Amino acid sequence: MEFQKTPGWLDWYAVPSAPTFRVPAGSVDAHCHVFGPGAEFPYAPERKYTPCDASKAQLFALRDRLGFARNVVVQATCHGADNRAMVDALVNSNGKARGVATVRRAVTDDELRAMHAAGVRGVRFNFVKRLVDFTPRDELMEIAARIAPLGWHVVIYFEAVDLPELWDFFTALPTTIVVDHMGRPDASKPVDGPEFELFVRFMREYPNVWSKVSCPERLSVSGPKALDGEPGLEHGAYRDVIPFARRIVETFPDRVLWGTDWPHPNLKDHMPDDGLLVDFIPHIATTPELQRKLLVDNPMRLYWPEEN
Ligand code: 0GY
Repeated sequence: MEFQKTPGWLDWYAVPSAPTFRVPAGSVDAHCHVFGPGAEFPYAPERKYTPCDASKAQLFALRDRLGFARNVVVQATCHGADNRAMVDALVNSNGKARGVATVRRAVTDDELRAMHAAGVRGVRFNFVKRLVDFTPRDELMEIAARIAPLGWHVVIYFEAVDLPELWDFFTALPTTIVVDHMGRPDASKPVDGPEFELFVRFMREYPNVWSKVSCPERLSVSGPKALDGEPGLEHGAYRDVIPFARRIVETFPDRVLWGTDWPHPNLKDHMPDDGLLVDFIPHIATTPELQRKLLVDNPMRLYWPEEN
């Protein structure tokens, strides 16, 4: 089946720059996706976008180029609740990938057990309105109750302005919770303003809440270029996101994860160089100890606990 990608869709870097920052041995890229290929794993009819294909082999090549050891492959909304592409990546990774699925109420216990055997360790609940249709909260709570006995966690994706309304639902979830991209703060607002304070309070009051400190390219208002117009970290790329991510890393060093977000769906202005994203890490985790926790200890504890 031929799929035409969404008009204006930006392709990922075929050959990202080799990062200058060397990630610690055993590092995990804890947020990335596979897209199709559509001819083999068709995109979901209910999808809100059609991406360019991004295969497991291309993901594993990126992993090796950036110096990572493992991946956590997160089900993307363009595949709906059809987890075959993600599961195929896991079972062909030689144990180097674990996954996060999207399931509906109709999922059977046998299907959940089969996904567990393949390496799935969580489900994702997405509340970003441009990406998904509404799912009733009682269905999500029912799913959370069913995956909890497997030792899985719930990944939540939402916009910062929606946290107050979602608070009661999130704080009633019975599992570990992992927030995508720090709950998408508005980086043009102060890091100690009421909106981000609420997110910090969420993590402080609920020790089962973790956060990915990923996606500066998605959150940044200042963007990949500095005032002098030059791209690159030495010129201050994504500098407005640094205080947000540093605050979370330094306040909750044992509950943070990092991921590339490759192949970077739905970016409109620019496509990040994945090597540059890796070079961003020491700006948000400024010591070797924080870097080891962020990239190795925390993701290993969550996704490969049997190796601890
Ligand atoms: C991300 C972010 C986005 C998309 C998805 O599953 C998805 O389609 O997560 C987005 O558009 O912000 O983490 O990949």
